[in-house]
Amino acid sequence: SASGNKQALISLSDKKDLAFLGNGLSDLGYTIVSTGGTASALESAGVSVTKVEQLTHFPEMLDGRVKTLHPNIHGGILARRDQKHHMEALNKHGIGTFDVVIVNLYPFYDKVTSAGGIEFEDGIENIDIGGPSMIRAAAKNHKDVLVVVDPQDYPELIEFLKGDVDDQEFRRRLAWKAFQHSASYDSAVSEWLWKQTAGGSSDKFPPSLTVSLERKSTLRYGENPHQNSAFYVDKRLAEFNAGGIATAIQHHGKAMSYNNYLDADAAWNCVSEFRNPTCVIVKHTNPCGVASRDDILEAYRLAVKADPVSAFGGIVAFNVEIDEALAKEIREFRSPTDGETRMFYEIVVAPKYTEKGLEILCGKSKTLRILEASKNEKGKLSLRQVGGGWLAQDSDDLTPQDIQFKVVSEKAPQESELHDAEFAWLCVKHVKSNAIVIAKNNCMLGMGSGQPNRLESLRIALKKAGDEVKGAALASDAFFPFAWNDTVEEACESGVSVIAEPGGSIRDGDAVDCCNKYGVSLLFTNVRHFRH
Ligand code: 93A
Repeated sequence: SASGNKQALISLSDKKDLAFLGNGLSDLGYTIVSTGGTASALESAGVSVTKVEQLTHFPEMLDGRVKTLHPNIHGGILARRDQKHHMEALNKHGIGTFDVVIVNLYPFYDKVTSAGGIEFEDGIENIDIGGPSMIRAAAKNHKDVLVVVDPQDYPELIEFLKGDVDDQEFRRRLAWKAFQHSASYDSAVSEWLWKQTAGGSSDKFPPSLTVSLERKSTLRYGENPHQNSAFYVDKRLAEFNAGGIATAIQHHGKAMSYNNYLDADAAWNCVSEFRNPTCVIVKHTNPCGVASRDDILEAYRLAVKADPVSAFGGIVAFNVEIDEALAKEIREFRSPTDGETRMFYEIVVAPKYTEKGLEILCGKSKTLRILEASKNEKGKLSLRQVGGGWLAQDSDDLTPQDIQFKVVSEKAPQESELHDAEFAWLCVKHVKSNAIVIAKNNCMLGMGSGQPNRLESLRIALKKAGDEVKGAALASDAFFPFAWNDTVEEACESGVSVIAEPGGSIRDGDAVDCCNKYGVSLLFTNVRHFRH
């Protein structure tokens, strides 16, 4: 600096750990220069500060829009210490250098996404200009200026300044983080502005999208042990993707793996859609057991029984709190296949746990992952990667309550049969195409998933349902292209009482005739639930 002292520039909206920072720098002999609010906060913490105005000889102007945008500030950040003429210029104008710049930005994202929203003018005022300028300037000149944007880095900064080794690696890492900070800030501003345009208010998909991902964890491996892997959370898209598995709290167990995330996501998405107390068991992203009961213990047992072999090693999800009784049932329940072996699971997911319930589940096994997930919001944006790009779509939010089950057969379903069809329909939505689900009395009896032809999926579902198929409901995620000697006829012959499908095939007439011949009710939903 002009006085030869080391100088730190501090301007913070998030004043977390400010006292620690200010005292740490003071103790090391730094002169601290600060903007209005930050200076007051530092003084309250007993740290002496030089106000920015004392350097700029200007008051903070234009309601704070111009506070730090001045050569006496930016010269001190940007001057190249190894360039004689740079240092001469600073001397000539009486500008001191900054060794450390600590800035975080107006909480724009939090403001514009706050409940109730924000007025347009308010949004505009929350766009930080001076802050990003200082951050970017310091990051550019990181060789000589340490730039800190994250309170988590304060302790490491103080340690670094105490030491006498100049580590360019640390400086570069801080600069990298600083540009991440300003880049994600600017993309949040631009995304918000897009929403304020005519296109943005009618169309959810902006012409360009800057996705800013924050690594939540490094995973042990990807789908297979030879693939490296990490899990990223999209903080800005959290607005669209509120709730869900990315924000779940893990209470116990081994670290989540890549496949765990996929399966837990599928299980949580499925179980969250049911209104009554429900248990869903997922294996390889497909629900293989689903049951709703007022008695959640019974729902759990029925969900396992639907396919005990697949359920073993699966993910169990509930849409109700896990209390002591339920936890004991999960811990003790023996596989219906041999009546001996206790069921083993990778993950349990629920919205809540009682203290006792959690304690008992933790005792089931050291490795069992126990997740507490928050409710999924509707209207999410779904993004999926393909080679070289991303596919974006609205999440599939339709439930049986939103659609009509139109009777197209001579026989109309009884109320209980219609209810079974609706239950099967909600299940089939969560099964990979080609998807067939057979269900009765709020319980999935069999499912066929992911087969490249619908007949195979049907046969798998029928085989799993066994004798219980008689009188059950069958749902198909998409229409049946053929009826006679094909899916519809095989389904009718099996003894189902009602079939729900979208309709829309040129052979719909065959499907109707076939159901009439066998006395089966046929319902067209006019909506399909592909899941590829
Ligand atoms: O309105 S600004 O864009 N103009 C500026 O010149 C400026 N300088 C710092 N905002 C500016 N800041 C921001 O003020 C910082 O990025 C920081 O977030 C905030 C700190 O203000 P205070 O110290 O008054 O609480």
